[in-house]
Amino acid sequence: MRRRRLKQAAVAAAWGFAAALLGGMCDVALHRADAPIASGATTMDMQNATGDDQPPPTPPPSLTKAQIQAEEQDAVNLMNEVALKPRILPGGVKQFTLTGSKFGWNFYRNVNLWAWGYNGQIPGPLIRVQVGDRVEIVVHNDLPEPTTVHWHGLAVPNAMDGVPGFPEPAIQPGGTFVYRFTVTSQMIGTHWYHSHYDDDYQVDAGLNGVIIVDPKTVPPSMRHVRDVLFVLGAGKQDGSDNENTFLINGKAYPDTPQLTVKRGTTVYLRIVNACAETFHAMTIDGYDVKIVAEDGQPQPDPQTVSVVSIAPSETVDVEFTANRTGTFPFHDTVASSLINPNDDADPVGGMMTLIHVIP
Ligand SMILES: [Cu+2]
Repeated sequence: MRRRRLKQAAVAAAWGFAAALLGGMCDVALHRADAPIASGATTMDMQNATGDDQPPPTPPPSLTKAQIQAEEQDAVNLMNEVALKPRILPGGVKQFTLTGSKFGWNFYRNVNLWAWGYNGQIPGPLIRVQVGDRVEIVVHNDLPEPTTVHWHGLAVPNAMDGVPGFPEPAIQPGGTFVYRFTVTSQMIGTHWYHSHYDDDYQVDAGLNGVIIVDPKTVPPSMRHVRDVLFVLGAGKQDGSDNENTFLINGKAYPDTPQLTVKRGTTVYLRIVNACAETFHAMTIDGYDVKIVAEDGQPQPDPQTVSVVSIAPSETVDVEFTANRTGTFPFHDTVASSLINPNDDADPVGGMMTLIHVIP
């Protein structure tokens, strides 16, 4: 462990950052008895650190190449705003189904961890609806714990907003709940959904996703040349109580989905902070961006910035025109989010991807 920390310090120095050490990596107990998001290797470290009274660690999942390729395709599809297809019920209600379950996920390189997510993917699938839609979202709970889904930023009826006990109880393991609401103009914009049961654990285990609400008719100003979605996520490896694994669309750099656009393209980029705990400060090296909307609310006087500060649960829509060719990193400027635990191969990891602007 000491050697690893020295290496991380060297890496941080190489990037010109002061102490970017991750806190709490090896000095806390397992977060849960079944440690759904713990890797095998460092769980062993954990046991050494805390004595022999821990339950035996869950071995890390093994994944096939095809499974990992499918995950990478999910990340690219999410970047391209490919949305979950609803079933249209008689009468026109749009029905979506989300199943929460535990499954293995490849976060980067050879690091496979147990995660909890919707429909076997992290983040959950993109849901996209329009003002006037009547929506039904069927949520099955195949998790070992109760759960709920909260529609963050959407003023849905009180019984549908997924806060356990206020007034609906949580969905028990093996249970199903149907969330029903009609999409109103209050809901327009970029929002997200997430578990509201033991949020700090369940959201970072992977139970989060994005919901985009479009107006009934899309005004010309909102017909963008290239729509892109990056969901900022986090996980807690090695039984850490603090977030120490940082993701874009469910993957850590260098396995994050990369964007390629032709020079001159106007990019409308939606950034969603689906981390339960941490603020991020996102930048595109070499480009300023215009903040068009925050939490789905259009900004009356859009500001141009080089760094987009984004709180947990916040969404920010930005726009920029890719007018110079080259490769430009999109990354968190908080240095502690740019390291992958247990990865000696690459000096940079975590919350970063690349934007390629081609002629
Ligand atoms: Cu929320």
